[in-house]
Amino acid sequence: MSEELLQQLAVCVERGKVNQASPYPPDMKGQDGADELTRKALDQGVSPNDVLEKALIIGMGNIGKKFSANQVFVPDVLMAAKAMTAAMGHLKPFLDSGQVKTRGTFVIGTVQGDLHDIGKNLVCMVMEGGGWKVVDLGVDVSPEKFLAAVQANPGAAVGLSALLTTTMVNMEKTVKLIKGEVPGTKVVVGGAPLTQEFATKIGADAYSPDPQGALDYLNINVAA
Ligand code: B1M
Repeated sequence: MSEELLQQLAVCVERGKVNQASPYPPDMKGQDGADELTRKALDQGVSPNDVLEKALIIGMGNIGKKFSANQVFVPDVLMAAKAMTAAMGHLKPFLDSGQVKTRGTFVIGTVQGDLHDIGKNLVCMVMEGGGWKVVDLGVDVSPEKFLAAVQANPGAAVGLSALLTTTMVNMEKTVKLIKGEVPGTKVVVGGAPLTQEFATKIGADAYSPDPQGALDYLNINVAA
C-alpha cells in the first residue's frame, strides 16, 4: 500500500502535480497532488527518509533525465520543483531535526559580476530534489564569499554558474581560491558559454551542461 502511495507521489513530482486544487497537469485534475500524498504517507507511518528517497528523489530524477534529453523543457522542471517544494514543506521538521539524512551539502552561486540566476536556480532545485542540502549564495558572488561558505560548511561541494563570457573568467579565481584554501573541495561548473575544455583549463573537477549532470557527478564522487 505504502509502495503504491510512494509511486503515486513520485509521479506527482515528475508531472508537477502540486496539490488537489492545482489544475495542472490537466489529465490529473481533481486528483491528490504531492502535498496531500506526502502528508498521507507520513500519517501512514512511512519514514521521512523513504518519502525522500523512494518518491521525491525518484520523481525529480526522472524529470531531470528527461530535461537533459530535451524531452521536457524549463516550465516542466519548474512545475516539478513546485510539487517537490510542496512535499518538502511536510519533511522540513524532520530535516531540521536531523532525522532525514542528506547526501551532502552543495554550495552554489552565480559568479562575480553575473546576475543571471534562472539556470542556477534549476540546478538548486535538481540538487535539492536529489537529496542534497543546498546553500544558495545567489548572484554576483565573490570568490571570498564562496570560500567563506565552504569554510562554514566543511566537506561541502561547490557549484559555479556563469552566463557571460565576461564573467566566466571569474570562475578561475574562485576555483583557485577554494582549492588553495580548502584542498580536496570538489567544484562543478556550468552555464551556457562554458565548455569542458574551459572547465579543465581552470582546474574545476567537472563541467556539466545541465543540472542532472552536476547531480550525477556529485552523487558518484562526493555523496555520503
Ligand atoms: Co542576459 N545575456 N544579459 N539577461 N540573457 C544572455 C546570457 C545572452 C546570451 C543574450 C544574447 O546576447 N544573446 C548575453 C551573453 C553574451 C555572452 O556573454 N556570450 C547576455 C547579456 C549580454 C546580458 C547583459 C550584458 C545585457 C546588457 O545589459 N547589455 C546583462 C548582464 C547583466 C549581468 O549579469 N551583469 C544581461 C541581463 C539579463 C537579464 C537581467 C535581463 C536576464 C537575467 C534574469 C535572471 O537570470 N534572473 C537575462 C536573460 C534572461 C538572458 C537570456 C535571454 C536567458 C538566460 C537564461 O535564463 N536561460 C540569455 C540569452 C539566451 O540564453 N537565450 C541572456 C535559461 C536557463 C535555464 O539556461 O542559464 O544556460 P542557462 O542554464 C542552463 C545550463 O547552462 C545549465 O543548466 C541550466 C538548465 O539547463 N547550468 C548549469 C547553468 N548553470 C549551471 C551550473 C552547473 C551545471 C549546469 O553546475 C554548477
